[in-house]
Amino acid sequence: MGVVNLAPDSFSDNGEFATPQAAAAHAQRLIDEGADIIDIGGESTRPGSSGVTLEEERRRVLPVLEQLASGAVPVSIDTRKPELMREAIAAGASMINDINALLAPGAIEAVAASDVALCLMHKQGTPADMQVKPHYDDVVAEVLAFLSARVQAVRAAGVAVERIVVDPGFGFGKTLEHNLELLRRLDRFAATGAAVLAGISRKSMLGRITGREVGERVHASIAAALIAAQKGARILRVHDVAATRDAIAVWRAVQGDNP
Ligand code: HH2
Repeated sequence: MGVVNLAPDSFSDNGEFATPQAAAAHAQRLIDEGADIIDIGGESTRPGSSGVTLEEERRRVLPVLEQLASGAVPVSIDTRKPELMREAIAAGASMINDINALLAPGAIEAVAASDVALCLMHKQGTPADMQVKPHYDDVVAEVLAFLSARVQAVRAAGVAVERIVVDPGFGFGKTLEHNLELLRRLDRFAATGAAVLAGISRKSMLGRITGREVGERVHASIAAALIAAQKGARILRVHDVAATRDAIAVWRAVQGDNP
């Protein structure tokens, strides 16, 4: 999954792709590099961010979605807002990626009757306060219990488990130790019955480990993506598609998979 951030305050792309033309061109580049899904987000959820209005998020996201929706690669929309979920599905989105795990009132109703894929992510707190003092007694057990309950809630609305993806939410209300423990035990999330997505690319946990700034975290991101894949992640949410694909190709070749 290649990431296209449309928010001018995005931590990873710094607003580089904030016009529809630049964003669509960047998405095309990620597709050429081998992305199987493009994830478009119009709201920065970086720690300390304060959100965006529906009107502004819609203005950022829909023009780019409309340009990409007729292409061969499925488009995911990264949003917490039920209204935008409905509009994105009507405009041809194939997936809704919600860092709020469809907890907003009306979110499950907005997506259940469609046939799009749904990513349910765990976070503790809100982007505004989540890194202030994250706390868990047992991070893996608590995140797994939350995601299992969300899968059940979405299934109870008539959604087949094949449409559901779960994500422990690296960096969303987690210390470095919490993130490392989640990565170590990522294989446990298969117990939800859903496919697992991991989004670690360029995140600050990699900066803490390597001492590198966000633009210099490609190599660390590839290492993290490869570990996540080996622990069972079916979808890797990344900024550097070509490099990630190369690393995965080497691993799969060693395993004896066809290239
Ligand atoms: N991370 C970010 C945003 N959306 N969605 C899922 N499912 N999993 C993630 O780990 C995840 C996500 C944050 O990264 P990014 O989009 O690069 O930055 P920003 O929110 O500043 O635009």
